[in-house]
Amino acid sequence: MTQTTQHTPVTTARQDDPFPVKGMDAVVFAVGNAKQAAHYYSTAFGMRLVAYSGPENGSRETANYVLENGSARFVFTSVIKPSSTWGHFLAQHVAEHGDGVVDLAIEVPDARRAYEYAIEHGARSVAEPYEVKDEHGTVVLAAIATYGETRHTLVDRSGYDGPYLPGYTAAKPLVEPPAQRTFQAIDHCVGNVELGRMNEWVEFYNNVMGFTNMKEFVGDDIATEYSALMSKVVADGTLKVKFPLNEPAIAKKKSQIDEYLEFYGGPGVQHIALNTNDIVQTVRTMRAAGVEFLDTPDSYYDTLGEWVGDTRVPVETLRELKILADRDEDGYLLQIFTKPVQDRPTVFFELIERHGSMGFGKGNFKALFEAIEREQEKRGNL
Ligand code: TYF
Ligand code: FE
Repeated sequence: MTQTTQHTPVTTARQDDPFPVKGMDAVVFAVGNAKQAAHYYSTAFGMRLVAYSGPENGSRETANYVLENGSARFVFTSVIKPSSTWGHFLAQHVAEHGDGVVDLAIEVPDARRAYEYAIEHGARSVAEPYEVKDEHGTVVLAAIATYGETRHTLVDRSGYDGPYLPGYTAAKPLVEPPAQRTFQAIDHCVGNVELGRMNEWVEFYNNVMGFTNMKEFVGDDIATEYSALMSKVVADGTLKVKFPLNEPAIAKKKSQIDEYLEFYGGPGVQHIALNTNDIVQTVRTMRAAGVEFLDTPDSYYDTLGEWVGDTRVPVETLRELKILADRDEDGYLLQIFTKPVQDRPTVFFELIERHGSMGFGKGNFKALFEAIEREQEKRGNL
């Protein structure tokens, strides 16, 4: 595995951080039917509807469902009848990309300063800083462009105590949430970019957000051997916001990243990883609710115990549920990947239970990429 130590980010905020972040604010999905998406993420992912905006409360153009699980927040937006630039953008986004992520919103202590820093360091503006207010207070927002048609909205909600943003009203869960929380935070958000452009986007995050490179990445050698992709990870200094970036590699087989780019119609968000404290319970709950996960061959588990050592979960349980495990110098992690969650072979999710390790499961890349390729083959895209 190609690995160089570039910079080990510290886990406490630096005083001089040029672009301080509080964490992910929300992942905003543009979908064909937000009402049904809200139902799926409630019943299948165990999330809770907390806020809504739509025709009933003054939003005549779009319907917006805000779901949470711990600090993880997803917003599902669909167009009812486009009238503004935003409505037309959303309609075109769904037509071109299918259901997908339009915004990886980042919570910051000062949206104006964050925006100015980003623009001064080469970001393209999507929205200049503006304020929205209601009886719960004021939120300051600004937005910059990233890969494809994706944006980063910069959100300062320190002066706000409403359920999401002005314009939204509190909503009750659609169904009784599972007895045990399925996940509680967003661990990382991965982008797929075009061949040869990964380093440009790594530099974008280095320059525009002062993010540094984490040591784990998929390099040339691995790419041609079996992964058919290259990957690097950028993160803020506190590791609360982590953005791996993938590009396709020319290998023996058609890259899973090329399949994504073809069916998404360009660069975009590939997967969202979610932190869980009990991956076994979560996978049982989500499987029972009909979520499909990638398969892992039994041979993986035949040798797992020899190199991964002791984990909280016995190998036989990992085998039963097809959960992957990896260990590095800092500890271990357990992870599993869903199949794509829409008809297009594009966006999927990862569940990750970390015990010390801040890696991304590099010991699993071979098993994982082979599992993805088996799915590609079923779709006739290999
Ligand atoms: O986020 C990561 O880096 C891991 C591994 O197409 C990974 O989840 C990398 C690329 C990919 C799927 C998973
Ligand atoms: Fe991941």
